[in-house]
Amino acid sequence: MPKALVTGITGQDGSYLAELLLAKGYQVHGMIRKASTFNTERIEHIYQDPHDPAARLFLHYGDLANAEQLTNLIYNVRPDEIYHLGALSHVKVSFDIPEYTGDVTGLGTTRILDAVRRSGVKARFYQASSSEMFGSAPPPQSETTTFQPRSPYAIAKVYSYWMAVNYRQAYGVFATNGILFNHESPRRGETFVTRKVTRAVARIRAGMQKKVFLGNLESKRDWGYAPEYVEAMWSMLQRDAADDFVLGTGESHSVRELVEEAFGYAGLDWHDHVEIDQGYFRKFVRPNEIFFLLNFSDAGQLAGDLIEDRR
Ligand code: NAP
Ligand code: G4F
Repeated sequence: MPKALVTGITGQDGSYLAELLLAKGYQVHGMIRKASTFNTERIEHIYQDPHDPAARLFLHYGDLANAEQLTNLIYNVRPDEIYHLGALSHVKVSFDIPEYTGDVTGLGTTRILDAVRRSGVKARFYQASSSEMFGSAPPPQSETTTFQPRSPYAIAKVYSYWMAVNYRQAYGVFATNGILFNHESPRRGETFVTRKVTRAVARIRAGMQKKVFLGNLESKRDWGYAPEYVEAMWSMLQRDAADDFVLGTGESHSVRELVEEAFGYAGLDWHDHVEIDQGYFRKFVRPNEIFFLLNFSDAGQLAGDLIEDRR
């Protein structure tokens, strides 16, 4: 029976992937964080009592910020495949906690890769890379596009991407990057824009709220369907050799179109319910901003004045 270890099993992708792997006959080991509230809602329906001799899903406490736990887990489970999906995955939040993002979304990957190397476990490794790494590179983006990351999240993912490539080249680890464009589902986290909008539409329709506050309606995303994307993750690890792959739909829509469609579907006019909150815009540090402007002739005058002063 093949064994898989999944980090981020309680997330959107992790839950769909665990379902898929169980259906394929795998023994699945998932790493979960200790939380004071339940964080296993997305995998409750596939939970199995570990005392049951037929159980094939096992959950282990661990944190990507803790190398020892990761090393023990890999050494004890000795998985055939590792799907590394755990991350602080919210782009906007990564601006608020950049150091933590680097630790978990970036260094967390190195901790796993190095545990694989040191343990000698011959596990195939999947790195959840992201189209966010393309950043300001003009669309359409592909495997040959140079990364121009624009957020702490994207920068941490670029670091992880190169770590996976490095462990492949330097140590022969079967490390594959799946560079996935946005993918959504009913299990999408409720602070990402698709669920935020669809949830608000349902609540407004049910009379439970009146407004929803959104950020940039003009940004465009290539949105796919998460259950299909986890099948691609599995396929990437079944290939003869590790490599890097981009996955998207080739179709892009604006947040405004999403809003129009979702409210329209429920027979609502979005203009009555959507308000813009600048707080939800991505606050880049305006990389093209020029902080000091001094007109050339003024500069000449200033220099002259300074020389005059020194005299
Ligand atoms: P998600 O729903 O936000 O799930 C993230 C998972 O990571 C959760 O299980 C979370 O656990 C876990 N996690 C967060 N911090 C952790 C830590 N310090 N230690 C251990 N686990 C931690 O993300 P997703 O949408 O399923 O995405 C899966 C992966 O693909 C992520 O790496 C994401 O960055 C990447 N990705 C996603 C997309 C997309 O459109 N969905 C596109 C490209 C790449 P809790 O449940 O306890 O919070
Ligand atoms: O749903 P989002 O927060 O997803 P984002 O930032 O594209 O990131 C997701 O996809 C990445 C793949 O490219 C993943 F790597 C990452 O982990 C995550 O899963 O925002 C989508 C768009 C953005 O342009 C954002 O500015 O929607 C815009 N938006 C407008 N109003 C909003 C809102 N986003 C959020 N979260 N909340 C708003 O109110």
